Amino acid sequence: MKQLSVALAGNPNAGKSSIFNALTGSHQHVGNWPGKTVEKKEGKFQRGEYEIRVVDLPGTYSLTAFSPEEVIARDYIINQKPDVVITVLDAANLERNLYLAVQVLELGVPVMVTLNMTDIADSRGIKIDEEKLGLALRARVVRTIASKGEGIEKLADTIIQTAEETRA
Ligand SMILES: Nc1nc2c(ncn2[C@@H]2O[C@H](COP(=O)(O)OP(=O)(O)O)[C@@H](O)[C@H]2O)c(=O)[nH]1
Ligand SMILES: [Mg+2]
Repeated sequence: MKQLSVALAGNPNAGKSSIFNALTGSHQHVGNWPGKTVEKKEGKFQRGEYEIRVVDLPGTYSLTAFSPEEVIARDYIINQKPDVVITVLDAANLERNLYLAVQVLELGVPVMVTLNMTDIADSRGIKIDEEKLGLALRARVVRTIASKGEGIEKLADTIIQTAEETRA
């Protein structure tokens, strides 16, 4: 099988772990980041001809490297160079979440965006133009309700599309 590695980045409570669980199911391993007390979750799943390894990065509001969580997330992206970084954004708090999205983009790695918590955004009448968001960030955007498993199949396909178009 072809191998892909992906990392989940996002603010605390944006829904990263829910997405991680929905993607990897029971195929997960929990440990600690080397030399840290911060939990590290890794998992994998198969899709088409790919085996996709997923790392759930610590939740952070930025990557400016002040907290251990920020250092871990930043170093992982820079040093391990995952094939795709999935930036998980809370659609109900988009403005605040975009700060991290821009910092991930600035690292120059292949990025896609998951617009999560879309049920909460909808219930508050918050409308987000995904196409404009995607054009502004130059990234593919997928809507999810991770706690209900909605949008996860599309997310898995979009990981592959993002990786393939980056390699092409
Ligand atoms: N309503 C709603 N709740 C969600 C969604 N995704 C995750 N949650 C809930 O939000 C909380 C935080 O999610 P979690 O995955 O732990 O976020 P993390 O801190 O980014 O890992 C949990 O109670 C989840 O069940 C969603 O799309 N909609
Ligand atoms: Mg989490």
